[in-house]
Amino acid sequence: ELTSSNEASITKLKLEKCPLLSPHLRGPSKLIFKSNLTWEEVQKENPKVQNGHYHPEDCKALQRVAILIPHRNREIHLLYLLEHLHPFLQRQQVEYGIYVIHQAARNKFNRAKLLNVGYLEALKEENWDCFIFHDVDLVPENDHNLYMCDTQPKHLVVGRNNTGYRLRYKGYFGGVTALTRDQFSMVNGFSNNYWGWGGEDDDLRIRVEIQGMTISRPPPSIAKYTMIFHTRDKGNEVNSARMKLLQQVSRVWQTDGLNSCSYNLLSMKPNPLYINITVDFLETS
Ligand code: UD2
Ligand code: MN
Repeated sequence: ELTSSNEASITKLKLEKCPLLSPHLRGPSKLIFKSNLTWEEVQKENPKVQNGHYHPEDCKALQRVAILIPHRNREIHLLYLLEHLHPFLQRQQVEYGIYVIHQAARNKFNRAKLLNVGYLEALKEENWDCFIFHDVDLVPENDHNLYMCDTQPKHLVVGRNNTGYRLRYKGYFGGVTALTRDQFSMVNGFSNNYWGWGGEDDDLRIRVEIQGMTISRPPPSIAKYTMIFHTRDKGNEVNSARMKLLQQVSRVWQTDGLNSCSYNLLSMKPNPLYINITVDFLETS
């Protein structure tokens, strides 16, 4: 209908900006992981999420945020994460889309390359301001940990339950990070050359440092996560080349990253609670 849709667009124009601190925040919460949770239940609990997208209705969000989750064979973790993340993000009044980037082939897992693919594909869909690179098994405990970007790249995981909630080492940049579209493009994204476990997060930190940017972190009392228990996955064995790769970042970052990320996009399919990107790539080098 012409009139009602006009009215809707007029109200949208008139919306005021959301406040920096949403009135819906709750602070620390005790996370519960029900063993019999189903996708249908999580869908029912999030009626306002459509195809993994949401925007606040009563104010104009400060940032448009894409959440990118690298994934293979961790469905139960994905279910628990999304169960908590959707209401968490809605309480923060951010406009967001959740993308799950699924590595199809059974070759070595490549977390960093999947995240590059997520960035490139999500930007074809919408003009996102901010990207959150998010492990599938890390659930935020405190909604004051804002899923928005800053003037500097942000590391959102200071501590987690199984490491005594302390920063693992100086310069640690793993788990969950937030970079603006421009910050991520300035560093040419992640390296595509880390096959298997480890190193790709340190590589990104080095790229950030080369650009003269500094890493910001929320206070430890807020930047707390629960990591859902897991063992090392098959196909994600420790990458023994990682130390060597880390020594050449300054030489290769300009030619290894977003601008050299080749892949075969198998499908981009909206699910009720997320957009699923399935991708294939060959292991190289
Ligand atoms: C740490 C980092 C992680 C990454 C990794 C080294 C933290 C909290 N996390 O995670 O960001 O730097 O070390 O590569 O420090 N995944 C799958 N399927 C697989 C394998 C991995 O979905 O078969 C995804 C999933 O999103 C997972 C992530 O990759 O959370 C990292 O893998 P991990 O959880 O096995 O490694 P972890 O916990 O040591
Ligand atoms: Mn993990």
